[in-house]
Amino acid sequence: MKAIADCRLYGILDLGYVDREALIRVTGEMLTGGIDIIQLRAKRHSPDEILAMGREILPLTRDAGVPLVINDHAEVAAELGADGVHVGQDDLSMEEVRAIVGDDMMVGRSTHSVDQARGGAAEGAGYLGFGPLFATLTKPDYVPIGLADIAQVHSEHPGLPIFCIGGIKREIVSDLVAAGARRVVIVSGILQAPDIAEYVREAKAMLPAIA
Ligand code: TZP
Ligand code: MG
Repeated sequence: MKAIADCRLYGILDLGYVDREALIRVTGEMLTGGIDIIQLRAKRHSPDEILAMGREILPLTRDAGVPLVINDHAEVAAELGADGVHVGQDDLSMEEVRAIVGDDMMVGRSTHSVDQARGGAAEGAGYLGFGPLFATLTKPDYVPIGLADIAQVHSEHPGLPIFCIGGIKREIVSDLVAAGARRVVIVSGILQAPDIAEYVREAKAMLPAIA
């Protein structure tokens, strides 16, 4: 299984973009392109439905050695035996998550400011999401934070994997790298690409290897 420290390109299977019946195909295409880590995010599905989806795609991600992270639902992540769970600022506390998933599972936290990133680091998150950098329909109710704080969060938490997120498309990955980013999450850019595997391959090629 790929370590989070070695992950550069984070893909999200967002059921707002992927049809339920296309889940396995899209997962396979992302893996073919070389995605490093995948999250299952299904805001309008029940925990049972998310568990069923997770059971369908976990064999594929395991086969590829790619971590599978469940968004929001710690119980689903625990029941599935997922590789990680991802929580937002308004979701469970780290203590609550740990009570459900135990001490070993990776827990990622969404952060929207330098201050929240400090909180994520202090609580022992395994990685951080940092954004949204740009306005995005995938998460419409958030004010974009731009590129200005990317360098600072990275310098404050040198050992913590930080994934920049929000409105990122393949075309601007090099601008983000120039601003200090090392890892990115791309959601709609990947899921709406005519050739998902190729899109993933090209986006990943724009992210320098992690030293
Ligand atoms: N959290 C912050 S922005 C975002 C999430 C889940 C959505 C990013 O999606 P996209 O389509 O890559 O802008
Ligand atoms: Mg959440």
